[in-house]
Amino acid sequence: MNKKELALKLFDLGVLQFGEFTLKSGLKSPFYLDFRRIVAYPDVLKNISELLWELTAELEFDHLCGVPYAALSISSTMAVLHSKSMIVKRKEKKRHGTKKMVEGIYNEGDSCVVIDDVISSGISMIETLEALELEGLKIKHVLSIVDRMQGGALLLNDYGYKVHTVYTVREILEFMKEGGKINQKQYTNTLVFIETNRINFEQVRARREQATSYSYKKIGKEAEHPVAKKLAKIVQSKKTNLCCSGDVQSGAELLKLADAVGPNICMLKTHTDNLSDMSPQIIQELKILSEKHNFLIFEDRKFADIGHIVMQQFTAAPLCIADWADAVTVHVVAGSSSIEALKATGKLDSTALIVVAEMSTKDTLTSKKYTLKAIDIAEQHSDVVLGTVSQNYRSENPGIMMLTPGINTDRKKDGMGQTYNHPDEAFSKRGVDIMIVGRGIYQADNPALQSEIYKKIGWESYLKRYNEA
Ligand code: 5BU
Repeated sequence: MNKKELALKLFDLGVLQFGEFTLKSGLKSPFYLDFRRIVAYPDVLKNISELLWELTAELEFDHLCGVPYAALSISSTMAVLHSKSMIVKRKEKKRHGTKKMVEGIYNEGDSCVVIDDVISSGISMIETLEALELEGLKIKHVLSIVDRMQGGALLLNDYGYKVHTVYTVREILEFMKEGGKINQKQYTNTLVFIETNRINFEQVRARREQATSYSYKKIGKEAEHPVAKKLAKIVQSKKTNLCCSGDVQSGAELLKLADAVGPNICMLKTHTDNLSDMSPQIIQELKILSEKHNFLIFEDRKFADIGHIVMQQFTAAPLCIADWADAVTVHVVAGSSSIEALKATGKLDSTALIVVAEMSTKDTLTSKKYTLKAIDIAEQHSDVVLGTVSQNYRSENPGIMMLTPGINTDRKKDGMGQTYNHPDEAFSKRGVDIMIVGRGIYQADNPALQSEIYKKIGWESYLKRYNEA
């Protein structure tokens, strides 16, 4: 079948529908495209797959990737018919087994052509492409059966992707009219709808850029220290900006907590000097758990003394923090000499610093002036600083994250000076990147469940930054 015959057939099979439909966005549309139906019709599936394959004639690439669900059957068909490797990007990440976002066999740097059934606004496609790029795949070309002509193809072009489509919705409309599938009124209504429902892609791009100026992707790109880059990657792949503060009193309690909350956190914060039975064995087991669940270990030691002492505190037994912590906190009340002393130990290749710029207590002495100065110092040492602990202010350098303790969904204070904010306030209003939750999780009846709840609230609150931008 040629393009026109195929379009008419798609109409007969209910893939192309004309009438009145309410889209996910709430928008009323005079047409609807449902390519999930084509799995029932192998001939049509094959025909569409071949038309899409023709679009790749001039392209060189290693893998095909179909966006679930509609394009999965299509990309599989193309892969089988033309002996091409296929990879699959998960819609939701698996909770057990290999924690992969992308299934299949591929290497970093491999090129990939991505296929979706319909390009609408292009925003969900961009998010899919960014997730694939995070895995090291290189994408230049995107295929789709239909361009809804809403501006998505332009947006994708603007982001540097080349879009190839079999049909534009305008073409389909013409075929339907010529083939007598729709009447004059349907034709006119649909045409008017297409022409008046284009997104202003420049506006979308500007909004997205503003909203993503401190996105985890940007943080990962701009951060200088490898631990910071790793953290940004964990946050994105696990979709969690939750750091659990494991302020318990024994090694056994800490390990139990770490195993329970591990799947839901990007970092576990410790105060190992508070563990009654601290030993190298505990650290060894904690390290195993951090690998099992893919989180970083952050020792909240808050170094604050003169350089000479700070160096000893960081490296000396029995804690030997420098040997195992992915990140440690440092005050700059003594000035930048604390950071310089930590650097001088030569141990900051595998441990990043977090500068305490502002505290969460109700009468903290960390005034605005102090906080901004501390952020300044952090910026001057961006090669070793992962972020700042602060409540209201952040570095304008996206490579320096803002980590915020004093987060609780149920309490405003603890009666001992601590003050709390809700995650929503932290992420969507204050621009926080990582929230730190202690008693809100480890004192709960079920810390595993509680950490999952915090994880979800934190992630949704972070996404609000995009939606409300
Ligand atoms: P909470 O149980 O969620 O209140 O625990 C907060 C943790 O964060 C705790 O380990 C503190 O040491 C840490 N913290 C804080 O609460 N406020 C601050 O300003 C700084 C650290 Br810095």
